Amino acid sequence: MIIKLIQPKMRKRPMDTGLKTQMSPSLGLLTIANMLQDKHTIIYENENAAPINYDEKVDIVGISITVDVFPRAVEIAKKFQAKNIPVVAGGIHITANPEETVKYFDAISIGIAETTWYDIIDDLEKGCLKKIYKHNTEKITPSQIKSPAYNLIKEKNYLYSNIISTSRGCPFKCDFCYNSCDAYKNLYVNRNIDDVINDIKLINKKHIMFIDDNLIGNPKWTMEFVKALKPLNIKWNAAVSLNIADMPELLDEMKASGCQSLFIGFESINKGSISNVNKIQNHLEKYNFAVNEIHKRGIMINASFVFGLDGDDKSVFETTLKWIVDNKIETVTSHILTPYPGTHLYKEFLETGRIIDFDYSKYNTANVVFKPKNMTAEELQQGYLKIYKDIYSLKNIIKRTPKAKSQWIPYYLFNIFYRKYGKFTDLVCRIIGYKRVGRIAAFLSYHTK
Ligand code: B12
Ligand code: SF4
Repeated sequence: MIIKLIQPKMRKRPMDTGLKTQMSPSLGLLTIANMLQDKHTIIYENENAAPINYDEKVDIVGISITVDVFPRAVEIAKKFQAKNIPVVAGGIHITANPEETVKYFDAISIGIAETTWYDIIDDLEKGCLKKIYKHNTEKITPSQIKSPAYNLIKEKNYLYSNIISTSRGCPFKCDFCYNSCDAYKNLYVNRNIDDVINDIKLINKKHIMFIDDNLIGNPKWTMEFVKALKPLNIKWNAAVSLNIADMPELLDEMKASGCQSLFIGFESINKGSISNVNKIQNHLEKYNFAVNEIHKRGIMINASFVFGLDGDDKSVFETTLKWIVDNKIETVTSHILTPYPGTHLYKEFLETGRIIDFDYSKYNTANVVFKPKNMTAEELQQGYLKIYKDIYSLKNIIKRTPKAKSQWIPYYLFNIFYRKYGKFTDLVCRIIGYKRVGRIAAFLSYHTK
């Protein structure tokens, strides 16, 4: 069979450039590619990098869908369906919102593909494709989690291809996160450490990005894992939850194994906001302590914030900016609160009539799609845009310079060439290639390729 796997084009936020849309390939699709590439012909197309070819003769199309690309995915599906080619949809948005999405596709896959994809292809071959396939969280074992088909990546299209997922799901279930949806409620699984180490060896780069929701979901596993990383002599970064601050030994081992920076969902420095979203691991009184524990080990922080929570009024932007600058946070990812369909938050907002926009292409955390409680939608939108500019003003970039000199190059490269002057860097990427620019940045930052 010829299987075509498609990643639909994402819509850029005002601050985005091609550096974001062509940052990395879809590990979800590459994972399902690897499950069957020995038996079938796989074509992987990322619409962010090149237009979709609708004319090729294929037997089935698989599309990976996050909420923001759902409308585009439906358009793509229609074109293939018009040629009588069956289209199967999977990914986070399908998993969180199966009831609403099922009607647009020939079949949907709820949850992780490792327990659905073989059946889908089998049934198609037998001519009895079902409408819904669902993972069974009780049956998923670590060794079932597949490596992505790294061999299918066209590296020249991406800034980074050195990405690895070591787990599925997250043990926490914050109200606004897709992990609070029904199908993910009981899902958290770590891969076998040996399998992950094999992926690192296969990728053969000295800098790796672990893109899990939470690398410390099971701290015992993480401790074992980072110890196994040490002999590889790599540099790495990952996302972790804020309770890392209570694990000094793990932090020490993480640093010793090459950890350079950690992405952490601080979400809000506003007590009235953070206490209402089931973010049980975030304690406001521990934020400064956590930052200090991480910084004193020479690890940088990418702090993620969400604006528009119920405790927020328009003063939240100034107070958050001050906290970020005072704490020398190296990078910030900010979001407008977005009720992803299927999450606890979405159900609550729907019941209380607070959703004002159902155009999912706007659900990329850069648009206000709900009625905020303590400010207007316009104040929230403008505050979100302004805080980005303020964080990445030259003055504040200088003020936030890390104490650890070893971090200065990656810090300035990221803040100046990715965040502040991303448009210029994107232009350079278009001329000399994303892969080359990514390599130069890695070399300058970590003296690795
Ligand atoms: C890496 C990443 C990115 C990267 C790369 C994205 C890419 N091209 O894949 C970058 C930085 C570019 C990015 C951008 C954005 N991201 Co992002 N990202 C992630 C992250 C951290 C990992 C994704 C991943 O590779 N996971 C590992 C793979 C193996 O898992 P998976 O994709 O879920 O795939 C499995 C199943 O879903 C299923 N499956 C997936 N596709 C298909 C298809 C078929 C046919 C089948 C059968 C099964 C199947 O099987 C797979 C194997 O188990 C996730 C969080 C997460 N842990 O998933 C957020 C996440 C996907 N991003 C999210 C968001 C909001 C965004 C942005 C809108 C952010 C922004 N404000 O700009 C943009 C745009 C997203 C887009 N349209 O692609 C949300 C999506 C929420 C939602 N409800 O849809 C997530 C879930 C983060 C979160 N917790 O909120 N992102
Ligand atoms: S800790 Fe992060 S990934 Fe885990 S449920 Fe909360 S927001 Fe989602």
